[in-house]
Amino acid sequence: MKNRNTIIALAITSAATMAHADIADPGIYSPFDNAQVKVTFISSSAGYTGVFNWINPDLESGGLTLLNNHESATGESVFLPTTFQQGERIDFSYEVIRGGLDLFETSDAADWAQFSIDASDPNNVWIGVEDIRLPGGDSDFNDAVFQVSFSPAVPTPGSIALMGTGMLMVSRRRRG
Ligand SMILES: [Ca+2]
Ligand SMILES: [Ca+2]
Repeated sequence: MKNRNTIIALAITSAATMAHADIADPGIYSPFDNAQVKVTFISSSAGYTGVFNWINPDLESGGLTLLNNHESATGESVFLPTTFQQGERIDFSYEVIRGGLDLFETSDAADWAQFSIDASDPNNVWIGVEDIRLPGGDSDFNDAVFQVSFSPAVPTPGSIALMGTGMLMVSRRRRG
C-alpha cells in the first residue's frame, strides 16, 4: 500500500507540473528521412521589422538568415542547405532588427511563448511570431508567419551513379 500511495502522489505531482508548463515547445521535427526543408514567408501584420533565421551551431555564423517580414514577398521561399532525418529537430530564431530590438529562439525555453505552432500537418508546419516580448506583446502571433514544408529530397544524378557503383561492387563480390 505504501508503494501504491507513493506512485499516486508522484502521478499527481507530474500532472500538476505538466499543467503548469502550458507554454508549448515550438521545436519542429522532420517527419521522415532525407527531408528537404522549404521555409516560406506567409504574411506579416507588424510595425517592427524582423528576420527569420535557421539556427545551426555548426555554422560559424550560428545560423542562416532566411526571410524578412517587411522585405520578403508573400510566398517567397528558401530551401535549407541540408537534408534532415526523421525526428531531427530544426530550430529557428526571429530577430527584431527595427523597433523593439529583441531575439527569440525556438531553442530557448525562455522564448517559447513568442511562437505559435500549428503542426497538425507535420509536412507543412506553420509558425507565427509575437514580436514583442511577453507579457508586453498582444499575442496575435501574426507579426510574422512562416510555413516550414518537408518534401523527399530528390537524389542528385551523382548520388544515383554512386548507388549504381555500390550495387556493381556487391554483385562482383558475390561472384568472387
Ligand atoms: Ca503582436
Ligand atoms: Ca500584429
